[in-house]
Amino acid sequence: MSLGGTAAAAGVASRIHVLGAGAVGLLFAAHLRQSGYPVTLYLRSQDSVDRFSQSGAQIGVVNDWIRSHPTRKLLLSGGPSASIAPWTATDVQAEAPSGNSSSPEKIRRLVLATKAQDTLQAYWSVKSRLCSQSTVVLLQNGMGMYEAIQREFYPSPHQYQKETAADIPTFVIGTNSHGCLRTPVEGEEFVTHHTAVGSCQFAIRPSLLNPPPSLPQSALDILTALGSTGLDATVTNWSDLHHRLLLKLAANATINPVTALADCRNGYLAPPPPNSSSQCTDQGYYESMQSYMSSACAEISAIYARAHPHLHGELTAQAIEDYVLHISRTTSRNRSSMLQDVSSGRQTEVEWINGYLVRLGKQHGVPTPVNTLLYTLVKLKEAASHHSAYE
Ligand code: KPL
Repeated sequence: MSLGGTAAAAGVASRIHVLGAGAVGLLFAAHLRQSGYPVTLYLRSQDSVDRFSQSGAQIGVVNDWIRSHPTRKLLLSGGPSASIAPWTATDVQAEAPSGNSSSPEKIRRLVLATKAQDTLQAYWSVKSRLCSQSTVVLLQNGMGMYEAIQREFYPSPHQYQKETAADIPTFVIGTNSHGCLRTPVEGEEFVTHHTAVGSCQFAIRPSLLNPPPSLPQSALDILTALGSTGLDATVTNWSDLHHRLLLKLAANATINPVTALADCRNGYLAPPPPNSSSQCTDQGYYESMQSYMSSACAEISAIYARAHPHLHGELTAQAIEDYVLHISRTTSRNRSSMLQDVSSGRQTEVEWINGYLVRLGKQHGVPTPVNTLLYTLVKLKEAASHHSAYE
């Protein structure tokens, strides 16, 4: 299902909170605002809120994707066009968790776009503002985040029953293949660079409650809002989304650690298309890269075959490899999110990507030498950037 129409056209303007002001959060917040929705950035601290106000209460978007897009000649020959020029989403509000309000206003529509490793903490900061009429969109790389939130905050069926009416929101899970990054340039804290055009898909996560509660209006509102942006968003059913999440996990598990460890852009993982003018003629490099890709994708496919047997026909090693190479090519100029994390000395999402696959493999008796090695090397890289024991 594809949803469209601006907020103004639809005659609704429901406020949307976005938690996570990284590259992805800012991209979604700016596009939602651009579509006419009132947007509030839910920032970490009052200091961030003050900095946001001082920078004009606006989000900047730089359309870097134009540099590698196949239609760049056509777009650029038409002169500067509104769709490719840098733009700003203005009149964006910001707030921070306040410790002193006993019954703060409920948040009905929340996009949670933090990094996977920050999501539980972020959810905790906002949990008291959510209720059964709220909808939370989870937009993380990796897998297992929804389950971790359930385990941490709504741990037992008994508690579900107690909390049902008052507390548990509806969850929408999203997957995003738009490339974006934030640069550490001063004055650009609230600017996101849209480096590769992708798409995003969303589905309502079936409730664990029995009987399932009826969907709140906020679920429809937020899906309509996301569908009205220029981010090529579609709404699908949970089983289709689950399939897409598994493919995206495979792309993140193969591209992200290698680009983070080798400090290279995504395109280096795919051989150049035939007849391309690529400068690199090192056949040995392409052959070993191809062999890495094949073994990594075969391992992921073997894990999926045991963990999700009903999907196995679709998630063959070849289907996974084709998808990963496609993503590597379409985001060829991207520095993957893991490379960005490692370069800035931040913790990475490897625990929710290769770590998740290693745990899933163990659970189903599938050996995972490739994912274990990638996981270990990224963990080593993280540790080495935080400890100076051998300096
Ligand atoms: O999702 C990504 C990421 O960097 O995390 C990919 C698809 C690999 C694009 O860079």
